[in-house]
Amino acid sequence: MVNIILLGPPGAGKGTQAKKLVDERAMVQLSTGDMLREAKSSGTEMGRRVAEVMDKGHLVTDEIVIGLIEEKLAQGGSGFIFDGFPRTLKQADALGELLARKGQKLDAVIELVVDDEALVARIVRRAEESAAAGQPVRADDNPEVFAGRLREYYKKTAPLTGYYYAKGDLRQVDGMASMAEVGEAIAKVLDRT
Ligand code: B4P
Repeated sequence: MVNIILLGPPGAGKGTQAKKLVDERAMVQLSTGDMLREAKSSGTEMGRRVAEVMDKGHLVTDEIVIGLIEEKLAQGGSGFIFDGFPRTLKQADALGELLARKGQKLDAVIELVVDDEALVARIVRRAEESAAAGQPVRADDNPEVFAGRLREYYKKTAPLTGYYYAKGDLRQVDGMASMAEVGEAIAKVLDRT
């Protein structure tokens, strides 16, 4: 089975599309955002430190995040969707090494391309919908913190598109389309991979 990365700014729809691929293709979603939110709610010292960083919209340290992925990969398997990982060049190098150690490789890096205004609108809507449903609102889902998350993205994560383009792995998908259309575009990429 293929291993892919879903790349894109915060709110681009990486988690949304990863869940669809899990349902439709029995792939395995490895979301560092979900892992970190789980750590946050665990009440441990590590969780407390992670919460402080995430709630400000900053990136958690490479060491913590790479450690989480290493643990998951050690459990075996293939057909991974790396969702929200890597987010820095150091994480990208680490992922290449971890997969090579397992005798595996990346088959495609799918970038969801969405403009900044649409991203902010999605995040505001998610916060409103969670509040209306009586569910907890993510602390990083507000326009001020989101502006910081976008800055972190352009500074630390956007360079990964050039990194994977140079390796011939990058595939771009229009993330502005509806969720179903984005899903179809990703399916086409996977069918050609
Ligand atoms: P993540 O959990 O990765 O989340 P995300 O950036 O919010 O976005 P995602 O792209 O998954 O968006 P979603 O599908 O939910 O990161 C959160 C934080 O964790 C980071 O800021 C950082 O602090 C930390 N972190 C995570 N990984 C890290 C790493 N590797 N290194 C360091 N720190 C790390 O979609 C968003 C909304 O849009 C949803 O409401 C959805 O319904 C809607 N939507 C999706 N697709 C749509 C479409 N096509 N049209 C309209 N709406 C759509």
